[in-house]
Amino acid sequence: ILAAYQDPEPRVRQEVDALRKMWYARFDHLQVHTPDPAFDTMVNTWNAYNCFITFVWSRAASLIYCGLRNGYGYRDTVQDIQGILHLEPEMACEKIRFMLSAQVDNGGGLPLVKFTHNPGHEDTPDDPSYVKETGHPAYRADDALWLFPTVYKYVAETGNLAFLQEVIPFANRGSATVYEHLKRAVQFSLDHLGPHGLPAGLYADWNDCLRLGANGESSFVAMQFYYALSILRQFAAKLGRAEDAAWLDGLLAEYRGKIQTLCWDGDRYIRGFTEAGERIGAAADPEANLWLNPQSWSVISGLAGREQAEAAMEQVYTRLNTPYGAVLMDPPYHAHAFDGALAVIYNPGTKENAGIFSQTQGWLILAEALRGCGERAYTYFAENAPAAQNDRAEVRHLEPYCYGQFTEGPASKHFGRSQVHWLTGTASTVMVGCVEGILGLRPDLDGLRLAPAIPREWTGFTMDKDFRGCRLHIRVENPDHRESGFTSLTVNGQAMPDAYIPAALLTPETDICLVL
Ligand code: IFM
Repeated sequence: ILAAYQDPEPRVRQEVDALRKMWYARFDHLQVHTPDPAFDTMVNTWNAYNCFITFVWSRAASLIYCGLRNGYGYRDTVQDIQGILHLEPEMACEKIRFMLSAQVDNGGGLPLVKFTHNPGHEDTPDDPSYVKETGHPAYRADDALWLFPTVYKYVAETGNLAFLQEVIPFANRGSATVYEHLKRAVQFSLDHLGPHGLPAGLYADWNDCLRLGANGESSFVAMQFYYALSILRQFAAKLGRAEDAAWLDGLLAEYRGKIQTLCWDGDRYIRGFTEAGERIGAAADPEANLWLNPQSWSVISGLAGREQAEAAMEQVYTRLNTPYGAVLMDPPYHAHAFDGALAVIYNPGTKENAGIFSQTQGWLILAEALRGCGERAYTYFAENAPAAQNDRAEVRHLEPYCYGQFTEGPASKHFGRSQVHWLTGTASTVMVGCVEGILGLRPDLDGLRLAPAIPREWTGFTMDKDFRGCRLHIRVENPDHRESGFTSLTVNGQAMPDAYIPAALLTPETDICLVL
């Protein structure tokens, strides 16, 4: 190596050029030009770069965040894939295969996928050897459920329905098609229900600090489960699995009813039930009586009705939001934590004890955008975006181009200080919030829906996007200062009845104009 670099010119220059070309080629798959330079620089370059870094390294390489972990966290890695899917779908697909091969044949995900992962031959949380080596004694409730949106986004981005029929090994033994892997993930949740019939919280759900156990239940997982069912239902229809479709319709109706009856508390969704059967996150609780994730996920999962969504998201805005983003819950735990509320070990306002998680902020952006509330979606983006905080760098402390895991909330004396940069779940959820949410690029199995949700002051913006082998040149016009909506859409000059572009109409260079 030393010999090769003995004479830095021209070798070093050539390599820097090649590196630059490689990155710009990746970023070029989506470039947007909006009236906000901070938004553009994040989506076009820095958030994208952050996404690739977390995609490659997960949480494994950081000296700050669990640098000694001996593998990939299941939920984190499956979520990270979503951040690069719109830029490098085939690179994403390789990782999806890998993560499917880390799913146990009972449908659960391995909490930690070892760096030495050997599909078909792995031990599992049921084996003492796995527990000893990884330190993970049990399954988590959410791990395999992250596969649904990730696989869906890949298939929708590429149109590659055949992927669902690809055979992939399980972690411990046997193999099955991708579609069957997903069915097993549904079965895993059905096999781990709590006393009310909602998915049990097990060792953790997304929140590492909520240990709800086999008899406690998580509304967040219940919503993920509901969302998973609706995605599998779409796949079943495409693959002509009539029996599965009927089974899934039944489950969707059953779980919609259960979640609405058990988890809606007048103006918010509760966070779940403890092992003792007490509600978590109900309005009358002295602490942690309002939680962010069940509100945003009630919208993302498609579960909340319009009025419920409005009430729940209004609670988020008035009770949880701050100039630096929305806290995870409020008030923080201090004197009333139940046994599984591990967050109480953190100072109020930090980490899972009412810190502002940038990752959950991404879901908030997406939820508001899905409701067509562009002003709110953009507000949630701006208050947390690194590039929009250069006037408070001395408070934020992190690099101005990279997301942190969390920002300290109002209960902390360091309110506004961000922590744990680079390897966090944030990059991908904010990317999805911006691309699918604010920019409204929403591929589905048959084409692309265009549903931007933007600040009213934007009079328009443009995007160049690669999609299923074609280059889309998209112009969005907003002459009436709306935050979302549809007046007209043309595809290569042809008027469309709504804001939907069927894949069959795409040409190598497709000109699209949407008027809000
Ligand atoms: O979801 C987790 C993640 O897996 C690791 N960091 C913290 C998040 C919230 O607890």
